[in-house]
Amino acid sequence: MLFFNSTKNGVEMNDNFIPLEFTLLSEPEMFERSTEFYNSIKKRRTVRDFSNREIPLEIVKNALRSAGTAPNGANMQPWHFVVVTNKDIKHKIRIAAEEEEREFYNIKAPQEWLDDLSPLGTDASKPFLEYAPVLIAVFEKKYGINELGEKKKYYYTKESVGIACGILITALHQSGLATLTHTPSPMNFLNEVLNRPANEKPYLLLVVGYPKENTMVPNISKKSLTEIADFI
Ligand code: IYR
Repeated sequence: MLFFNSTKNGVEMNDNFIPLEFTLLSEPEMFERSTEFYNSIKKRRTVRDFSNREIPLEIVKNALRSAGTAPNGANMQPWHFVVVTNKDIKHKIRIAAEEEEREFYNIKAPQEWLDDLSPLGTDASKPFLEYAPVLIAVFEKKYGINELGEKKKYYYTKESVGIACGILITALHQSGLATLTHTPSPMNFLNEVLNRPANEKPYLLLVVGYPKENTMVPNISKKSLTEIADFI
């Protein structure tokens, strides 16, 4: 690769590096922001009862822009998001997902798994896949395809897409929307229904909308800081 170097204030510069935009905050402000963020994110709950009320698509677009900033392997950005609002396509997804889920709940799932799920009150019926205003199908690009149609290696794709999904869910929550991380298994039907290529593996189906009024959620709690972290 060719570098065209110049000097700025005696420092060698080239276009491959640009100055970091970093806002240095005072410690009180850092503390205030961290507390404010925690107080907001701890209210995020997985919702399974969605209202059919429309949501502003611009909010979803901004959340996806945020997800697209995720750190990832060699900046290959190995993700693709399909935002589904079309009723017929949502119906197709519901039918295919419920078929997988019936198989899971009635045949495949071991008793221990069913017991672990029982506090959540889930079953094979997934009406929200049809009635929630937006589904975001997240695909993991296992590899890329270059201009010549050849395979391009991608790195840490699962980790990268997982981080992007975390940012996506957080951004939607911060914007005032509820989500459900839904993972019917296997989800291969999503490639067919959404017409995605073979290098993309369905990673997550994120249901997005407003919760139904008076929605109840499982009475479960999160582990404490001492349970999840050590300081050495
Ligand atoms: N995919 C099923 C089962 C399920 C599995 C886990 I692990 C969960 O945390 C929740 C549900 C379903 O969506 O019902």
